[in-house]
Amino acid sequence: MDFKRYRTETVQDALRQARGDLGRDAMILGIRNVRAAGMRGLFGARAVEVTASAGRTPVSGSRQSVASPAISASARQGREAAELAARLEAGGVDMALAVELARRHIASAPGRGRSMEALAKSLAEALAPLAATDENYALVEMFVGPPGAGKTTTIAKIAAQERARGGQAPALVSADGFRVGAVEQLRLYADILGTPFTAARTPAEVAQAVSAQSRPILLDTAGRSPSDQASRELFHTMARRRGVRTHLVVAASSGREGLRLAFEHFAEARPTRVVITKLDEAGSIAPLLALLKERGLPVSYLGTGQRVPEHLDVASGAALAGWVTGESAVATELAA
Ligand SMILES: Nc1nc2c(ncn2[C@@H]2O[C@H](COP(=O)(O)OP(=O)(O)O)[C@@H](O)[C@H]2O)c(=O)[nH]1
Ligand SMILES: [Mg+2]
Repeated sequence: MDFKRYRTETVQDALRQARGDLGRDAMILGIRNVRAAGMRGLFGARAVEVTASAGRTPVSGSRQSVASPAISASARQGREAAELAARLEAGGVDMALAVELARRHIASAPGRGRSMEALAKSLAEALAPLAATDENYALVEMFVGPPGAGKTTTIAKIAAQERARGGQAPALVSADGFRVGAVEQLRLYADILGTPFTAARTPAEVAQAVSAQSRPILLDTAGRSPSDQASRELFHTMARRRGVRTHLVVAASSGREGLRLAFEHFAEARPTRVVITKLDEAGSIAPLLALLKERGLPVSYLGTGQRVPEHLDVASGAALAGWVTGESAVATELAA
């Protein structure tokens, strides 16, 4: 049997080329991630390699297929994996990750490649390592991130959900000291929830508020540039303290580049968790997955709308998977 290999930047391109060359019945025998050719490969760029054959070649009038049963089985898996990878890629997942997820899924559930349920399940397993598994609050849960990302709203949602579960809401501290409106917003939530609130203007005042408080604290930070002096001082002070868990809050709608910039701009705060907000606007978390995986910071919460407290989910493999397959986006639309 004649094999042909196609190296391209996307799975879709490879499938298109294979079918163009070998016809619509081209048998996809395998798919894998490889290093891109030439200089780009040396700099770490990846490509996809699809192995295909023309499949059923009539042998001088005989109707016998050249594919042995073993090859047919692997061809079927190869085709399923390639098609699923192409679908994931079309949904915004980076090529290398799409191939990895697709291969994993087809290997674990051969023949069920088209079942949405089976896909959701294996995606949930594959994405579980990207979700944080914190069971308790740290002494201080600090939230940093670009202005408007949803820090204050996320804090209000967490506190209100805790309250709704019958627990004691964490204390709220705002270090957003220069924006009166921002402080008042959080103070209002604290009043509604009946939980202590402190507005701290300096890192020393934040430290004081932390020392004085016996409850876990949700610490809101300024929506200003992370490079300004007050933010840097606060980040340094908090990064040195024990019992501080820092969440980088980023809107899904700001995309892969927005997430990358946020990692860069808020590196000094040494985040150890990521909160992805505005999934309802973005509709998908797919474009962010590869970068989240690369950085290795687990996702703690998912913001799915403006409403406090209901539009916040604790991140899990299943929750992440829902925002890849689009099921959560549909559910959110229906609930709206
Ligand atoms: N659609 C949507 N809007 C959100 C979400 N989280 C926050 N917002 C909105 O984004 C805006 C900025 O939120 P805010 O919490 O003040 O951002 P901060 O500057 O980071 O504190 C507000 O209008 C929020 O209602 C979310 O998950 N989905
Ligand atoms: Mg705010």
